[in-house]
Amino acid sequence: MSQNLAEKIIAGHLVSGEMVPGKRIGLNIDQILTQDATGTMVYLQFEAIGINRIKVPLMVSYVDHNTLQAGPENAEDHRYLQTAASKYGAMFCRPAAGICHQVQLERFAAPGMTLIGSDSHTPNAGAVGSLAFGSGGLEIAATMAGRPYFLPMPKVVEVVLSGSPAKWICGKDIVLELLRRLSVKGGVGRVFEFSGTGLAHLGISDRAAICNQGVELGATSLIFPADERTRAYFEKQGRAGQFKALSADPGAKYDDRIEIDISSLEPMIARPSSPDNVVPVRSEAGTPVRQVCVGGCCNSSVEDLTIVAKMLEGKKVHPDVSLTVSPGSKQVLSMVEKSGVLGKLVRSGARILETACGPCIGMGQSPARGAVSIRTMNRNFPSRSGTIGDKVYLASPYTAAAAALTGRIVHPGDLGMSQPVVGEPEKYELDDTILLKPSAEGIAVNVERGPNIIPLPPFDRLPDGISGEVLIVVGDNITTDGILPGDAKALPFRSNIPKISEFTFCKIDPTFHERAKKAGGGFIVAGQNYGQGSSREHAAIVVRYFGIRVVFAKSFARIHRSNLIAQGVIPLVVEDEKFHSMLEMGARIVIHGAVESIRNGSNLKIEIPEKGISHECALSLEKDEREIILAGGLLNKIRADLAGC
Ligand code: MIC
Ligand code: SF4
Repeated sequence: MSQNLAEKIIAGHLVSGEMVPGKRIGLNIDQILTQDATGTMVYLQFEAIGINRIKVPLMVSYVDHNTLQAGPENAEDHRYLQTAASKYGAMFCRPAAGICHQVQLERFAAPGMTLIGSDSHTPNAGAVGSLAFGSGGLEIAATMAGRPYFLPMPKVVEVVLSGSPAKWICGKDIVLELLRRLSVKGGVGRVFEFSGTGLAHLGISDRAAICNQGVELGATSLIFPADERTRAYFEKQGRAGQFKALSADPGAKYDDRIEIDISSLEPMIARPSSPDNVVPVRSEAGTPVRQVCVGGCCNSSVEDLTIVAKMLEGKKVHPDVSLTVSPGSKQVLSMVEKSGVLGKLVRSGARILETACGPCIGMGQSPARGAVSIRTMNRNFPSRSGTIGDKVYLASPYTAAAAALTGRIVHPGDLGMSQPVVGEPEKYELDDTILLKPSAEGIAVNVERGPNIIPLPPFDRLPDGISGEVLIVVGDNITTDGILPGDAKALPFRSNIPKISEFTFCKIDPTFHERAKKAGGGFIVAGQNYGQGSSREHAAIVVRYFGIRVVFAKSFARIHRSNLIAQGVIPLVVEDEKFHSMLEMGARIVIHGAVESIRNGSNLKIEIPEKGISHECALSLEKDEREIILAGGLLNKIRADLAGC
């Protein structure tokens, strides 16, 4: 039977379950990546499982988020990660030698591979035909220990790109167009697979931007076939041997189909503060701009930086604008240095930052209050830049450069300059000294643990009776940035749960932390798509740390739902609008017989005694998910399984 590309890769890695959309499947994983902000917890959890060596063929540990080092915490985490990688068998990419997704693409991702990463933008590797998933840290740790990776079998949507890009159009505008059409919920439970005549015009840089930012659709993954453009990329990266042509079978079936004629697109921009708030650049023309940030893991390639440099060449950044450039990797930095692109950027007045996440996650460069910031990055969730009430827009390198020159939002074609012609590099510069191999003698390596590495808090089994007050009620599309910010103040404490828990919901309700701590338990009530965005499992760990065992929502984002389950928290879908509206702030809720209900998969009875209300909610949990919740979390479950009980 003919298969589409995603089905082919899934079928080749399937270890359990049926390939029926929505059914839980278990996959063999070829590659794992972690980054520092989630990675310390992954390794702590791996250590808590108690296995000596990573059981997946390739694992790489990156350090790209916490590179500001405004205190000793980050450097301590880096040492922990380096020594742990060496001991347990992972490659270690030196701090700020590149952003995980860019380096993985350059050096490791390959057609037909499965990849999981403790970062939501891991599907970036779909640009070269890998089927890649962002995941919570504990599920990564479990896979490192030899467990398959579980997820609901996705639907596969064919995205047919036809034509050749219109003037001033690149991959960024294509993914913004998808976000405009489908919204941040439009990709939930779906893999987007690209095809069509337009592919011949899209290099790996454009494909990566699409796969990377396409995650903001809520998508499970995104993937391009491995074609002649991919072959050329592998040859230039000195990895011809790792290339194999891979595409859907003729006549393959899809669950849905979307068509985009890329020759009819115009430059797009996402307005504050959601990546799907997309409009044509022209409709925002004239808006004054104070900051432009190019780079991050999306649109930070040699091509992207060359576009910006060519548009700025011989000119100066507008006096009211601060332009920052964060190259995606040392390979990119080194190549733009050699080609003269870096010099052009420097002479135009750009501020060159590290090859790290930087402004994208509020690690420095927070804009002034009220200032408009245009970024080539992938997310503009509220306050993510580190400035409360920020005004961050997302756009292509062309549009970003145009704003840097003029100090306002402008369609780049309206500047009266000709579009720079930028092709793919003839050859990539290779320097794998940024990658440190693990010790062959893991046993001899001493893992360095600075005082910022706080052991994981132990979590107990699910109690039978759960009661408490509703501690917070939030609306639709709450991001994990909203639950637990990722800025320069909070990020250094990713290895310290008691400390980072103080930041929970701090940008939505600064009183939450004190109230939750005092209550020692309670409930969270949310709307649709709760927990969208990043993969940070800390947004689930802190909830459990406060003793919260149930989160009520109209629907959950995939990764956050899994993270809650992994921490032993019940993600309870409330379908009844009337009952949902009764879950008010401060309402006292009582649940009896939770253990039996979770064990049998029967409805959970929720009571609001003061209102005389009793309501039953169906559990949308698979059997092994219920077992994880009963055990009080995945870590407890794995340990019990290993101990044979
Ligand atoms: C992000 O882009 O939000 C992050 C920071 O990379 C996160 C991971 C994290 O919070 O550490 C992600 O996307 O998963
Ligand atoms: Fe880093 Fe931003 Fe990419 Fe997340 S989205 S990995 S913070 S650059």
